[in-house]
Amino acid sequence: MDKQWWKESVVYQIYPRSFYDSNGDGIGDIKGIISKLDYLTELGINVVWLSPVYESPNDDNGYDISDYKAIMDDFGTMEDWDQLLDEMHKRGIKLVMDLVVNHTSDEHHWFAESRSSKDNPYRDYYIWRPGKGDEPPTDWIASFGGSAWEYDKKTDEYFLHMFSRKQPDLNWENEQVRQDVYEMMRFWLDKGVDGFRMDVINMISKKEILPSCDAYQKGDAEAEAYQFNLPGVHDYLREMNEEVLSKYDIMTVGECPKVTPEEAIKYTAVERQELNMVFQFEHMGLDKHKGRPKWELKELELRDLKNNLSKWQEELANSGWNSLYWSNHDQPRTVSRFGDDTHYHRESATMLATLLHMMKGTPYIYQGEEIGMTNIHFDSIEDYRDIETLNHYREMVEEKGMRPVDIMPAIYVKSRDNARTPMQWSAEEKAGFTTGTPWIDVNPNYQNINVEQALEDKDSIFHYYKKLIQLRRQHEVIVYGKYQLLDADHPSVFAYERELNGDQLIVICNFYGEETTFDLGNRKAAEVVISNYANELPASDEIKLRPYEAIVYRLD
Ligand code: ISL
Ligand code: CA
Repeated sequence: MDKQWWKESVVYQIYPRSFYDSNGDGIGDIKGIISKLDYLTELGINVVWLSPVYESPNDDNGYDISDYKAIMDDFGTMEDWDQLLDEMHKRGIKLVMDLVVNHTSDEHHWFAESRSSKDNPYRDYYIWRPGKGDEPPTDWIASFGGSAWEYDKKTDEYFLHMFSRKQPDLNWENEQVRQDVYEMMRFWLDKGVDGFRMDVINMISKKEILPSCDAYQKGDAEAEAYQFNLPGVHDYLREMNEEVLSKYDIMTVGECPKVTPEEAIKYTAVERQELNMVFQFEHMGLDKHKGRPKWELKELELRDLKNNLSKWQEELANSGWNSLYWSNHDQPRTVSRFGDDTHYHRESATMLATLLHMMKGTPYIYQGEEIGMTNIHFDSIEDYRDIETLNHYREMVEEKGMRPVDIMPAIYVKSRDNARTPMQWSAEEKAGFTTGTPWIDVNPNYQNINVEQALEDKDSIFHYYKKLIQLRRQHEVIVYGKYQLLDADHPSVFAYERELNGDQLIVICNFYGEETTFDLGNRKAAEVVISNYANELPASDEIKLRPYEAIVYRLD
């Protein structure tokens, strides 16, 4: 058993713009985070992943960086950041920074140089190609809509951007780019950060694809083969590990859309010396049609979720390591997505938490998840802020002539802004997030769902999360135990066993709002470890489960 601190950790993600505003300008900031650290201590997490706080024109809320070594004015100063790290370390909390190096902002000085002339020393920091007549070099589509190539008049060439046109992709083939990135990483590591979450890190290699990529059309299964997990990514990561990562005691998690378990092992197997773990997205794609845009909705089938999460548990059982998450700043709120935020808010939020936190891997909690924050429903598109949502709306309404009423339902379900409304601290105006006007409106349900109330109510979702986190500390089997799915065909229960050196747990989750039963077989429950209902030891093998009931037993 290869023990590591990052395997035993629980990570909390902070999206700074929406966490806590200390000066009333409506934007969350670093001082705001500092003032809420005791709250995180109370919850019990021991690592924070901080979404980007670097200088940025905010075309994509900080995921477009114009200076990697400066703090965004909206968020504060480098002194604030130094103090944040200090205050976190004093409390035994580690800090993982976001590393966004697939692209920069077009306002980064590298890009300003690069676009200025074909023989500028920075030209080759980005990916420039001549057009095909009046057409872009290839028909690639960017993640946020439109062509992935932007024409630049100055030098009469196109540059590649897999995300917005203000996020030009870096050219990792260029040794100088890599060295500059490594140097920047050392800058933060030498300041004392405890790791990196690496944005779309499996997209950094383009060398195998650029020469001929005409085949690519939006939605093509083939397209993915051109853009993700190319062999070059592994070369670069091994180099980065050798030159930087291996020199520090840190944790690394690579954000890897489209990754399969087979690929994930390549990134995370110890002997390959690349990353500690990756974020996979397969379970985030189960409520859409395969190969189709996320906006085309589909109900989640429990069978698919069981198959998928179990596949990851099994395939990474002996090599690599899983990260466990239901939500982040790009995903809808999990209680709205997979639970029932109307009739069984507390029950379904705690059931989902149990299901995830009892699995093998490192759990990630996204801010607000621990109080059961829900999706947002703004009547007007004017109230949305996310570039992906706004571009999608524009494309559908302005270019394709669709009616807003036909577009909004999918936005309500899938918009990234669902996760980005301000953290709900109290029942005070603006949810206690700001004394000013928030950059995005608060969810009107803050009077019922907020931290202050959650702290007071000992049966709250918050206190349940707290207990789950403590249990992980107390029971090694939760961290390192073997996983086995039970009763794969049960239509409404997701159940599994964990085992380590004879210690055995059984996790039983009713995934729906109707009562059901589950057969324990010959298993003998010895103790209720945690449950979201009042529970005693079962009187018979067949146990009755109430709506969204979750129980974990220690077995004899
Ligand atoms: O958000 C998504 C779907 O709605 C994802 O496809 C997302 O674009 C993808 O996971 C990459 O995300 C990361 O890089 C983006 C940034 O916008 C996201 O916020 C970030 O998490 C570009 O930097
Ligand atoms: Ca502020």
